[in-house]
Amino acid sequence: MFHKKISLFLAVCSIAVLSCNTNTSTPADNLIPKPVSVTKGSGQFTITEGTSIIAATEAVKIGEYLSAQLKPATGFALKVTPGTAATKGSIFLTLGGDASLGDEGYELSVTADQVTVTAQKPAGLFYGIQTIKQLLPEAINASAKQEAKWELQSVTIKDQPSYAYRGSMLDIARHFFGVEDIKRYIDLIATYKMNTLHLHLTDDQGWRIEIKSWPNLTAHGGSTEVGGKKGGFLTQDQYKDIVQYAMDRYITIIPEVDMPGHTNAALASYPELNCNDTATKLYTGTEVGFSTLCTSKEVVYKFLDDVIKELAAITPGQYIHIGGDESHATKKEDYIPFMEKVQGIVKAHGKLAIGWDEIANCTLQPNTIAQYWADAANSTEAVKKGAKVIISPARKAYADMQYDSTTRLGLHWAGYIEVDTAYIWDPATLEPGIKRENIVGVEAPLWTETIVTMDDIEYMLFPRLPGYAEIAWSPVTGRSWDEYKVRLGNHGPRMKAMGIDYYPSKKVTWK
Ligand code: IFG
Repeated sequence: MFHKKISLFLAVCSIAVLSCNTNTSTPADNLIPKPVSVTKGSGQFTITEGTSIIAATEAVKIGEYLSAQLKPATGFALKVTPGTAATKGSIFLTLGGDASLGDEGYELSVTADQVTVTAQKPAGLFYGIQTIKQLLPEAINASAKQEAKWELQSVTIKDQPSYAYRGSMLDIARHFFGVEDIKRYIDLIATYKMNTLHLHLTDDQGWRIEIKSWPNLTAHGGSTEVGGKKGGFLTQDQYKDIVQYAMDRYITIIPEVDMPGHTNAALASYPELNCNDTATKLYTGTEVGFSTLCTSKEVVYKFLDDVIKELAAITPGQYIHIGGDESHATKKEDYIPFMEKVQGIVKAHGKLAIGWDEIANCTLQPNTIAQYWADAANSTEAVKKGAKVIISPARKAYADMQYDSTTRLGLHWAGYIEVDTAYIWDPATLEPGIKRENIVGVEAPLWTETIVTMDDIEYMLFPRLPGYAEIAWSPVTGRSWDEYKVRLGNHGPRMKAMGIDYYPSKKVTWK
């Protein structure tokens, strides 16, 4: 009997040990994107309602952003005081430190007495704050007050991005998404230190940005969308509001007006843009490649000059995206001079052009960027012509691709993209003709033929987007799916706390 009791006791102990969460990792082990260096210390800093935020003058706004980020879950309204010296128990945001950190790098020090973020530029402080949030308990992302000890484990982090251009694209032409959804999208990509949002504003199914000199583009061309619902558009004031919201989060908006193809919404709005002077019908399907502006008509270049002038006036960023993809209804001998002329129009309005990789067939303005999406030969040609490249390979980075054949949303013309496929690639070695020095950065586009709601957006973006952000931000040395998938699995509760309805991929063990 005695032996039975002992063996029963031992059995119970072993189950207890096994069942308790063996996940001994702390938030500092699970940061996404992974910082350049993380050195854990002893002790922790606790944020209480008395914690003050002290910020250099140029960083007071960032201090207020931090206070606002912490308030919903903690209930604390942390005071922000301009200052150049830390006090015990404060969170200190200061400019200076190691010049090698560049414009977006930062150093983060957490001790029992103080949290300090040091950066050359305010953007670095902003990214240090994203890391602070991930060092706090997962509940910090909740939108309502939580009972938790708001502790940060002692740590020293030195961090800076690999690529300067770290972005995503949202197509608001196929299905229209308004200001609130776009601001949510900005919040989500800012969490992962992305700094660019490319807005695909026009296509066959809709024109989504007000152009005052051509009002029918939105009145008529913005009146519907894929599936035939009422569509919509951004007024210039709404666009400016989005640009400011993005800028406050160190995100640059890049507007795209696609051309000469993908233009049915404009062709339906103004007969004169068509070679036969007849307006087309509005289109609510999902075919591509059937439309073209009439490249031989002077009025088309007047139209584009007016559009680009108005867009440039409300876009502080240096780039305007002029599309150029899938112009199957435009003869190549017409496409080439057209895209060369339009690059000149962009330049005349003080901006630089980006085009999809087909633009490589043209003479490129010195700073025109080619965006690699499908044709490696085009992108290699662009590199040969001295252009820089944004890497957005459809087979790896198109967030509208289904995860697998059972995914309710999305397409699969470029293949299925499970979470591991989305992560296991290196922009610098993906294509032989595109070297690290030719690449400005990485972008993950989300096309919306099949995407209707913000929930749909989040389901397709997550959990792949944190991986794209890591590919764009973190050092490639030592990168491995087997290591990353553990961090991603532990990141699940943070995405849940952010209200993200993510795809629970079976490739990951979710916490
Ligand atoms: N290709 C088209 C997009 C969109 C996409 C859907 C580019 C550059 C397929 N062009 O990607 O308009 O339809 O996956």
